[in-house]
Amino acid sequence: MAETKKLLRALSGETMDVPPVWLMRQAGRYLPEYKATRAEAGDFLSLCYNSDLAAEVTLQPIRRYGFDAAILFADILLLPQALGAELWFETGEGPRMSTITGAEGLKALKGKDDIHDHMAPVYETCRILSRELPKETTLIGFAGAPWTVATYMIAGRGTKDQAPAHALRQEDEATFAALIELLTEATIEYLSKQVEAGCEVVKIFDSWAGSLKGEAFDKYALEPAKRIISEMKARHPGLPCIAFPREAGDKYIGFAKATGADCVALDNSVSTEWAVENVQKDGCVQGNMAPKLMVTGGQELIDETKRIKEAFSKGPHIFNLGHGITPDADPENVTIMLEALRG
Ligand code: 1CP
Repeated sequence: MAETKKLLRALSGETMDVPPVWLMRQAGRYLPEYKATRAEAGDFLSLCYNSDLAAEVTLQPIRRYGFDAAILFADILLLPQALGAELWFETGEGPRMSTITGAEGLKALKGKDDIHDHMAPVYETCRILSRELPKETTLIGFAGAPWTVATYMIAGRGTKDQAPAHALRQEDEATFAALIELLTEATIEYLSKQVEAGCEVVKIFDSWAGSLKGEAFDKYALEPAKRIISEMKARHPGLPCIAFPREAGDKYIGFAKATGADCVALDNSVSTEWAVENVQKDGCVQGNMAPKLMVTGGQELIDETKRIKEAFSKGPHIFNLGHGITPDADPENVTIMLEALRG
């Protein structure tokens, strides 16, 4: 039977007049219904581990906008928590974690196969969603890339330049590499269960890939992505994989081929024309629109939507932002963007 889900068609290489569309962080604080459900759950982590409410917030943007894909509501930092790290969120400040500063901290973590009891509610969210999503909507599962997750585990929080992680990599590379190895293996187990529970695509978020340069990028961003994708495809033949090595710059070139990714997600620091020439030539691309347009709106939002659609129109493309939609975005701007895109 011919594939009817638009997102899966784009991921298999089809060029479409109107590309499929979804937004990173589409379930989030810019939506009043999200804030209400989060309040009902109590806090962000309780929301992540409440399968019914996590499924509810995943469905909210689908009901409101009819996006072509839903992304599982969870967080990249649940995996280190499942491995035994402490995790909490400081109101208004973001995530905080226990820190890994050397071999001792690494040794205290659990093994790659010990995560599933902790993650059971997340897998249940996937099962609910695969039952309840409209038949044309694709369910995307995800995990953080090992490097990005490691930056939080080492620093204990989000950092501007990922300095603590770079320091550990330079001062105790054996421990650093062993942490990346554990995260790579655990990510494969985690994503496999998401797929068994109904996710149809997986995406690997390497939000801090851009701070790895040269050989370090190849070793700690590209190699882990390649291993995760090749093992996922071996276990789940035909599974489409999206990679997001954010701010990789020139390292976007050839990333899909080298890792086996079916689609590379682009941030908004690269020009659209450059991406058409250097990245889309190898297959499907996603993203590239500046998230701030969802705040500022107006004619510029309409013009940019049409410009990006047109620029990527000669090849497979999934319309999305270059990073997550922000809490100050106007929900009405999403509707304006969708009208400009779909006509
Ligand atoms: O206050 C709130 O309600 C929490 C805000 C929030 C949300 C909505 C966080 C905290 N995480 C999430 C959900 C989330 N995170 C999703 C769900 C699906 C969707 O996109 O709708 C996904 C895919 C993520 C991924 C994620 N979490 C990334 C990678 C993508 C990116 O944005 O770069 C990262 C780096 C995180 C860590 C994290 N979790 C939350 C915050 C605020 C952060 C960033 C912390 C920082 O570095 O400052």
